[in-house]
Amino acid sequence: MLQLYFSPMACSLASRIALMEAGLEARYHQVHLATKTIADGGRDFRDISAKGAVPVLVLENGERLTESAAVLQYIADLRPERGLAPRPGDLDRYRLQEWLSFVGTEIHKAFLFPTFWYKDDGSLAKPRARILQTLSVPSAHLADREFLVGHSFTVADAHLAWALLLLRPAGVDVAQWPSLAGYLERMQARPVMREAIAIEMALRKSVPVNAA
Ligand SMILES: N[C@@H](CCC(=O)N[C@@H](CS)C(=O)NCC(=O)O)C(=O)O
Repeated sequence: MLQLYFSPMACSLASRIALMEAGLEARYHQVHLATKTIADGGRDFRDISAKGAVPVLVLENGERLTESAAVLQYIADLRPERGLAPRPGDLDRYRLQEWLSFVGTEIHKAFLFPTFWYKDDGSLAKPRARILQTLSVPSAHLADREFLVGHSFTVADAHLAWALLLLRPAGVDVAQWPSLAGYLERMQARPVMREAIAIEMALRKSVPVNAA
């Protein structure tokens, strides 16, 4: 069975959503990011991945895959009939990678990561100013589209929806971009998304961890 190492409401939420949207069963292992330990048993998470970061997907053959962009596409390709990623070779597949990369670098690492991990002592002024410009890109893109790529939900939507969910706790009000606010509302109305968020919010209440 597939296994996912995750931390509640961290970027690994997108991988949980992808697994659930794909209808794939998995065993989930919660990680305490601050201590780099696995909740069940207290083992060192760095023994699983030297990166010490979630998500880590353990494949059926025991190999471990890291990096959200890779993990999300791998999950999508296990169930191509679900349409969670355009087929390889299709131009839209590169559009998908374009968005996965944008969310992972420009939103996650450039803004959410420093905001949740470092005290806002003034050094976050630049990322805070820049994120407004960054978010204008998906905002304009989604002004007349329901989904990021093509005409149906893909793993890129799982990734962006996760990032948008964390904006409010990071001090950014998504309401200033009506198209993003509407998009997030639509994403959160998806039964799988609702269930995945409910599972992780319940876990998060019980364990104090850094989210991004
Ligand atoms: N480039 C990686 C970043 C993964 C990442 O930064 N995960 C965060 C949670 S959202 C984490 O585990 N941080 C712990 C750390 O970096 O020490 C990806 O896109 O998957």
